[in-house]
Amino acid sequence: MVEPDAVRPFGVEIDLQNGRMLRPERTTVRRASDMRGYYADPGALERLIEEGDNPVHYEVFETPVPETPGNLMYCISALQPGLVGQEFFMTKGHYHEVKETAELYLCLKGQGLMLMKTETGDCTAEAMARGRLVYVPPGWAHRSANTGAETLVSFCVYPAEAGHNYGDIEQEGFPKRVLRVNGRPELVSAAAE
Ligand code: PAN
Ligand code: ZN
Repeated sequence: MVEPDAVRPFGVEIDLQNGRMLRPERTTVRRASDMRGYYADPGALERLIEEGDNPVHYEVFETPVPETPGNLMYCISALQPGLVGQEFFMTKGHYHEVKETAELYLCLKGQGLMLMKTETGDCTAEAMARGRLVYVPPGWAHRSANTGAETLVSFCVYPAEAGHNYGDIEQEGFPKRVLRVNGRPELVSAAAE
């Protein structure tokens, strides 16, 4: 039975044009310094931190619900454009703690790629662009990369009990990186690193 007082119906305003959640209850900000260990060129990241004034990489805007089965967590994820060396700005990426939980990303603004991988080594990418929906199946780690010139914004929704496992990706990374090659985004194998 649904607990009648668990969470009351509510509404949230989203500025679809600019991809912002108005008056979010929680905002997570990841700056360049939070991304140490993630990029292929750590020196380029340090230069960005020192000379670029440690810029914001991405923000996640939320009005959270209880992290219990039956609820849906959702957020606006806004990833800035930029390069660390030749690698496009990206999110940390994670598996969901509860492996059986999927996620939907509806892209509202910008251009990018959603990198996804399984524990058994399968790795693929889906294009992100305004109006494109990317389905992240259960068991697939996911990371977005901004390959465009404007902020990459998505609306994400997933089972509220999913939780986030960052540690595995911090250790393993992804088998592929999104690099600028001859001025264009390209998926490049990370095997040679
Ligand atoms: C998204 C991500 C968001 C930021 O809401 O949390 O894009 O990426 P990281 O969490 O990898 O830093 C999501 O996938 N939630 O489950
Ligand atoms: Zn997720």
